[in-house]
Amino acid sequence: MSGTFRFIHVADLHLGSFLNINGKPQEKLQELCKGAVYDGFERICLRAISLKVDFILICGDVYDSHLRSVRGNKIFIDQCAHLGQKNISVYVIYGNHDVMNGDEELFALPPSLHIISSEKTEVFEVYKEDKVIAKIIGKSYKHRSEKEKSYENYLLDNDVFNIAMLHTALEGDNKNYIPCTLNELKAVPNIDYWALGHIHKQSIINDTKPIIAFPGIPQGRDMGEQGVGGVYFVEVNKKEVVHMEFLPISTVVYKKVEITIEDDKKIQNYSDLLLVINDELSSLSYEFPEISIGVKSSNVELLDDFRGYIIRLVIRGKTDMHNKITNMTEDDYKQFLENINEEISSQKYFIWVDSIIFRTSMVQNFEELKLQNSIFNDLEEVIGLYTTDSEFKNELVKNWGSIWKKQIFTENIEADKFDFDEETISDIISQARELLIEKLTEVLEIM
Ligand SMILES: [Mn+2]
Repeated sequence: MSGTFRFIHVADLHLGSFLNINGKPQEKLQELCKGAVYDGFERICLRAISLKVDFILICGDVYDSHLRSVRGNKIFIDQCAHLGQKNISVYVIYGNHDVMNGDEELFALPPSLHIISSEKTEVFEVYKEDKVIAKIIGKSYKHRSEKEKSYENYLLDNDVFNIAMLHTALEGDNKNYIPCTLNELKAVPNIDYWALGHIHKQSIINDTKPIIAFPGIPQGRDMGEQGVGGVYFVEVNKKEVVHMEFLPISTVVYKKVEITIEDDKKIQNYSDLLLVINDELSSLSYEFPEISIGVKSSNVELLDDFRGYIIRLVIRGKTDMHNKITNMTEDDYKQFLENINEEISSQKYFIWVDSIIFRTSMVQNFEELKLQNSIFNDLEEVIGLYTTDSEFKNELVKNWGSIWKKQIFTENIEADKFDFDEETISDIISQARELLIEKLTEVLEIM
């Protein structure tokens, strides 16, 4: 169809970084973790070729560090040169991780790779069969922090499909990364597609003109980047997006798995617990994320490349094992993790349990405890207050001190603070509750 073209929207490759994995996985798995971020980019390029796209957009943080890794820089440039031979050009803005403030490139760039300036807003015209089909406008980061509302100068005529590239935290709590609101972006005239980067989680923020979307990080690198990462494949006819689809890219997926020990399951020792865990994990299947706008196409191959899960286990429920679990030493814990990883029967792909969080409780009938001693009624009331009343909750969190900080973005994590969210708060409260019940029954000699 005349006037039709395709592109892939990518962000946050973070070449030069590797996947975090705890314990002592086999060498093969360690190698996979070291190479997964690069493999992800190579797979994006393979998809671009098989889907015959016209160009690729990369919206910041190509590299994990502005110093560029030699391996990352070489792989990136070689892949772009290969894409160039297939008539696929690549447009890049650099972000806060890979700021452009001089001569950062370690190798010569192929002509099909266009790095957008950090000095001024730049516009590129994309040609297909001697006709301009799209305009791409953007600006790279010059400094690690960019507060100037550069997108206000993203001014284009309304003649072809206009793409604006922006590395932004939107309205996040950190104002160092071109803060802006959705309405401010929408107010920029004549933009058809906002190709955003910076937030490592995929989301389509506006699904009608102008489309505004974050593809997220294609390959997550720790538990903070859970789920299947990928890129957007977009098809345009003249000025309209006719199809947009999320293509999964990650081969290794971080995932939290919660196991609740049911009342009817008698867990009396570690062997029983191992069986339950193994059962649950061996039934894990690969979940293909389906996100699309317009007609769903079938030309995208399903993910044959998926290699496996790195798992954080959360064990909940009432068990007689509770006391043994709470008294586990660091060494016991490591040993138990090793046992799990030895016993998991993975099938087509690997399953690696990276950590376990125990949130078990004692087998005790709380209603009966309340009948035996009214102090448990008081406990229930107090716990209720701190869980439901936001004033009490805020007071409580204030008392915990500034060592805790809600860290929304993976950027600029304050390493000397404990990251926490609503889930952590309720976790701490429920652990305190369990501890109080345990100590009270001990002191009051209730059996
Ligand atoms: Mn990033």
